[in-house]
Amino acid sequence: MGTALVFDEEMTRYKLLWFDPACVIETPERLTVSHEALVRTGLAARCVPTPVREASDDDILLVHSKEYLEAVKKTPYMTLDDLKEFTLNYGDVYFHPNIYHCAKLAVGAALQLVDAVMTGKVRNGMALVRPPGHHSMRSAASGFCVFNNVAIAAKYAQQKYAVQRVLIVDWDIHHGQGVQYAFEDDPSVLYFSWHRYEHQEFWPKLRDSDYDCVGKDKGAGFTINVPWNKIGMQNSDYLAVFCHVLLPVAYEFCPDLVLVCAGFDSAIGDPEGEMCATPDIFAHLTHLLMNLAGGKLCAVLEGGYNLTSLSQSVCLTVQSLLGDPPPRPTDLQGPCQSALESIQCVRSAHRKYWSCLQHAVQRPPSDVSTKLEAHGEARVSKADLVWPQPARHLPPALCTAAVIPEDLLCPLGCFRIPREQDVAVSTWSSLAALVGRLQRNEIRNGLALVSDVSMAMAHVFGHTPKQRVLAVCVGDTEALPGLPEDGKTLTVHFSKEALDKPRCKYYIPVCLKKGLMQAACSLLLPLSYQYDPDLVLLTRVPGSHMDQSEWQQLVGLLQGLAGGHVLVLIQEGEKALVGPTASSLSGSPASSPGPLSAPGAEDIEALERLKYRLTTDWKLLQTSGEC
Ligand code: Q9C
Ligand code: ZN
Repeated sequence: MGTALVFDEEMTRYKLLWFDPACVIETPERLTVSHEALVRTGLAARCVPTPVREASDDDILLVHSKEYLEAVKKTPYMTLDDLKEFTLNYGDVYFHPNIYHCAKLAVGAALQLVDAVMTGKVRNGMALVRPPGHHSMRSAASGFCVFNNVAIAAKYAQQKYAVQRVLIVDWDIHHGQGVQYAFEDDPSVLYFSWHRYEHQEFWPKLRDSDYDCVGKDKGAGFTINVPWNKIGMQNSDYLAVFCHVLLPVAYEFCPDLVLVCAGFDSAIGDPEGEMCATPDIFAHLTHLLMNLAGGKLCAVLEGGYNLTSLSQSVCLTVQSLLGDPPPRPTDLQGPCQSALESIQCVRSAHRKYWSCLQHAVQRPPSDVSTKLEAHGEARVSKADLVWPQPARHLPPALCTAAVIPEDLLCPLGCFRIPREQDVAVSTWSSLAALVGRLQRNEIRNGLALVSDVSMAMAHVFGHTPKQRVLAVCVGDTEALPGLPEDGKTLTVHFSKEALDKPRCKYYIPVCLKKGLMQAACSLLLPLSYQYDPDLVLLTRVPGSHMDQSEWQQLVGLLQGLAGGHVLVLIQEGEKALVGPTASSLSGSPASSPGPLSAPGAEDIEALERLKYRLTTDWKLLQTSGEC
């Protein structure tokens, strides 16, 4: 199951023909540098090349009006003066004799991508297109956009493939008002957008972009706007919004398809966004979405105007789509005050629509905190706009190693670490061999079936004295080994029975009956990202309350940490999990837990209390402006 790359040079063949300072940044080079970077890094060659096509009138009419389409159809025959005049009907956009052709190809590229993913030709993919789409409305061009590529793709998927629920994630730094308007009363499409807003001072300066615009009628709750009221937002701010807003809601929504309005003007160096998140973050954002909807993810380029930052961000997105482990996260000090305030406002505006947010700590945003600075604000000086070149990363050639008994078939995509004759020591020596190969980056991840998880954990700790290990334990076991409490190990223990009170900052018991995905997103991920382990040790004992799909999701999410170095230990009674675990470790999409796994009140309250208690030590857990 591969990754499609949809691109055609024809989409570079239009440009601004007159003087307009608002539009100079939207150039053909945006597309050429992005594509060249994919070719140069060898990423393009690993993708399934997928041709574009021209969208038909019927495709375009899924979102746009007949009158608007007919008007745009005339632009190829217009004189320069006619084009200028036509352009004046709209805001921050320009027309060119070839833009109608390119706009049809841009829509067609998005539809080709949907076709490739929905027919199972590929698992996921990216379309590199111009013009972008998310600002264009039913009867209007706007913000460099002519037709709404992603909105049309969502309707097309629903119509042609009977897709029920579509999640649209718009990480471009502008509000995709066109997408919002297309689906504002439609509960089958969940639209999430974060955007530079500055209390309505930033383009397109709409009241409709604020956190309290949540959708209309049946669609109430299915529009999620996260306004950034300061510039200079960083990796922590973006991750915090994913962990505390988007992912919990996305798992509750349970999409059948994920579309990404993949604009990279939200990255550092962009003249429009003026944010400070590094290109690396897009590898993580992509990774975090890749197990929703059975892995069906289509990313379609929107904005991005710093050619360096744009091309790096495109590469990191495609790299994740291809299944490479994301680079180690950098610079995670926790969200800034302004971001926290936005997060709190969004969570409270959506409380009545999503059970994962129902018991969010209720505190109205105080206007004191609106005056607090964004951590990034002071940083947006020219000198700080230099960011490290993304590391040239070489993922290990071998993906998943398994230590399992001979009578168990080696799961597809894994290779077996041979065991020695002496049964008594064989598991331990094989396990030691496995850990060694992980440390030397010869293999990416591993799996072992063991008779005693607790002993095996102690064994692994013994072989990783200098490493930061994140131990995630799932199941009701009392016999965790004496855990090192030196900060070299962070343990998070999921159980349905009440556990010990937290002994120290580095042992975190989580007692929940349901709502495990919510806990994974809003507790485990922030902790793990902030801890930044060298190795993730995930263990499973019998008698757990976590079902197979939740377990697979956990295996998938944790691979975003430690450069993908995850070692899973399964206790013998849970043999049935070996296959599904190996499948997730070797990169297959996890199955979806289904909309029914929404958490209950008791669990969410317990989770909120636990998060609140831990926020002093772990800043990424914060969700309110006043902690
Ligand atoms: N400072 C997209 O990113 N405003 N469109 C430009 C110049 C328009 C952005 C003002 C920005 C449109 C797809
Ligand atoms: Zn944009």
